[in-house]
Amino acid sequence: MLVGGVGGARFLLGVKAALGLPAVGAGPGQDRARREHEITAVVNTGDDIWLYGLRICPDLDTCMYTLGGGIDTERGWGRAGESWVVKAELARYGADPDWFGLGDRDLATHLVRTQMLRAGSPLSAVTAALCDRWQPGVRLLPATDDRCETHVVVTGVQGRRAMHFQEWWVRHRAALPASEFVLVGAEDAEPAAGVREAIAEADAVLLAPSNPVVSIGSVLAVPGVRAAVRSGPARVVGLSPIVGGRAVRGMAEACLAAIGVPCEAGAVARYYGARCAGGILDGWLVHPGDDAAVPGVAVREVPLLMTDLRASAAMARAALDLAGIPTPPQ
Ligand code: FO1
Repeated sequence: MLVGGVGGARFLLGVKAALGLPAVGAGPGQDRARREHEITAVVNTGDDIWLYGLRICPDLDTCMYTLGGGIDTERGWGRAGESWVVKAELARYGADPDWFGLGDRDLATHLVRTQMLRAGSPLSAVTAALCDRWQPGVRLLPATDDRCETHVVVTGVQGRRAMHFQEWWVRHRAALPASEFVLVGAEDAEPAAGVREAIAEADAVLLAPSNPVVSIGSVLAVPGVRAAVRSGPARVVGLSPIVGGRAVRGMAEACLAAIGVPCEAGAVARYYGARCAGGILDGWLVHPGDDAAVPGVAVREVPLLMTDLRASAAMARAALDLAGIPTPPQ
């Protein structure tokens, strides 16, 4: 699966449940089930940022905490039971930036990750090490081990300027009209260790209902990933993140507007493109009532609101079914 943050993590829970795995954690039966099913999530790293000398990887951490049982379900990011003592101390020092909240427990993740990166471990190895503790029950792979950050170009009173995605997203709540998204470092980046193989060996490739521009789009923009998906043997099935003309979460509308794509399920499918027409989609799930006539793409109507694990699992079963993967009876 190609995934982003909150939506992707919640959908991963559904995929695990649909395949008969415990949604959270690895569970005792994991080894047997693992032989039958190996789930690899290729996770967006475009949101990653250096702050206070630490490497923060929001989408990897959201997936790791969600699948490992440590996420704050209200926020959708960061740790449950979090405290903010260090954040308050940073504020007393007037340490910039003051618009990004790092919790005390979450900081331990960034300290361990930064320590390992500084010692020369690639992000994929660091992520595997962190997952030893969290046991997400799926393999989490960063899209790339290289620095490849989404920066946003906004045109305001000071003319055109670029800022890191997190500043646009968190400080400005995506309210500044973005004219384009630039993946800084993409030209020198390559898929992380294991990404090409996972895609080539997959029985199915699913595009999670994540932000199509800054999450799925940023994963596909890593040189080599799109080609691997297009040339892979597996059927590629995406799930629309747009339901009834509205993004289910986050600010996908603002991101789609920035690249001139209408906020509609069909428009997103056409943005991804049918594989037979040079794009990547073989199948596309839309919410009942949403249109998506996309030539060359098999479209199914399935309720796409992940209101609970049952709903997410039903979506996952429908996606896997469209991809030709039978799932165990419920
Ligand atoms: N999102 C916010 O809206 N405010 C924050 O202060 C914030 C801090 C934060 C810290 C660690 C982390 O992993 C994620 C954090 N996020 C915060 C969410 C983050 O901006 C988004 O999860 C992704 O980048 C978008 O999918």
